Amino acid sequence: MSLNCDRFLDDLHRLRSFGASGQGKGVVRPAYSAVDIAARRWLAGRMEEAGLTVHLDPIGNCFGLAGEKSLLIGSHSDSQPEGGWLDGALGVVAGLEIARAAKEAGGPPISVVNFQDEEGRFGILTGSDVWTGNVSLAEADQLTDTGGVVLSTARARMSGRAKDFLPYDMFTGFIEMHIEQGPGMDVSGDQVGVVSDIVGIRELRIVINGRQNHAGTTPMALRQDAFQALCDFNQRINQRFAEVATSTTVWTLGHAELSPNASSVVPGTVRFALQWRDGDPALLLALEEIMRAVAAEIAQERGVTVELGTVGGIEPAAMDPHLKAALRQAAEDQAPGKWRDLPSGALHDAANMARVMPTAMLFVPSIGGISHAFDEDTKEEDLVKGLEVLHQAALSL
Ligand code: HGY
Ligand code: MN
Ligand code: MN
Repeated sequence: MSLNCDRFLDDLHRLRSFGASGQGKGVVRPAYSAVDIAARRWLAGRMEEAGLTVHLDPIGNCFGLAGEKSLLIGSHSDSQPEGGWLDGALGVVAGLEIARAAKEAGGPPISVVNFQDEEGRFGILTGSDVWTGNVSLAEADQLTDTGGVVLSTARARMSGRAKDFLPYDMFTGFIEMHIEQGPGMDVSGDQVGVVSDIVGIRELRIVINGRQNHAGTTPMALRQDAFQALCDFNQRINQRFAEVATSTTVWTLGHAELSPNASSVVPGTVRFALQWRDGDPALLLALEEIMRAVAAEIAQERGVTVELGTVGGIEPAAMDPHLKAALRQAAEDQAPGKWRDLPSGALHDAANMARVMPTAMLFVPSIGGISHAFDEDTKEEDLVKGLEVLHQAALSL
């Protein structure tokens, strides 16, 4: 049998039913949660039905193996705390359909992977970070989520079925299909994008400790207000990062928690996360040095302590020329004049995989450039077009 686009769309919609949010097509499927594990079990069952051999590794990456040295296709099925239905899910289900169609056709052998915690509940791209050695399993086990849950506890929920990490040389290369998650192709009207390279990232957690006190009786001049220190920190980061940033540098303070978070209490503690992304490792380092200098200034001027956590990171990654050429040829055949090369500002497991095997990525457009939000979406005809391009490329390899 050949590629079955209806079966691919059906599987994608069924995967959405695990953690469907009820708002738009959104999903809530954080890594290692009960619903994430249920979705992973269902996907593993689909791999088995397709005649693939299911292999779970210690961090929770799940493979459907074609049994011989094979091309690997996939992505991740965990979501952001408020996620869209396609981020990650698309690449896993596309990999499943192509591996299944290849099995039915009697070859070539194609395997599928569903990475764990790509969305960084604990790390940055935790499952592929550990498999590719960016972070050791022992280091990963110490990571906590923002609620204080330890990764070693979370992954124990899946570890009963886990076997060892797989050797990389089982695979000839890795291809990840994904939604663009930005406005580029939605604006240009292209249906398919071939990724040239993926940005690098640095990320850390920071705790500012001031002095918790009474909001009515503590004179302004005597306060050590952790939230005001954060505001000052943020303002200076915006100003000083902008002085060295290029047009593609981005930074985000996306998580913050005040303690005790009460209207009549001067905040004693604030915990937050800061990240920055760029394609130039030297600039990533320069921004880290600025961040450290700003933290020291704030501590000194406001009489607070600023505790910097470990700075985690992933290096910028260029995609493999040979795999890229196969995707470009397939894009030109399947979507003539309606495809382009483009860089990725989002992180992907492909950034880690590029260090251990030839790796490439294929994008389809995101309506309105929206992602990491419930209303993320892509036209079904674009999802199918991407699948067809990926299928042709995979067979040509
Ligand atoms: O944050 C990222 O770019 C990825 O979606 N985890
Ligand atoms: Mn993703
Ligand atoms: Mn994501």
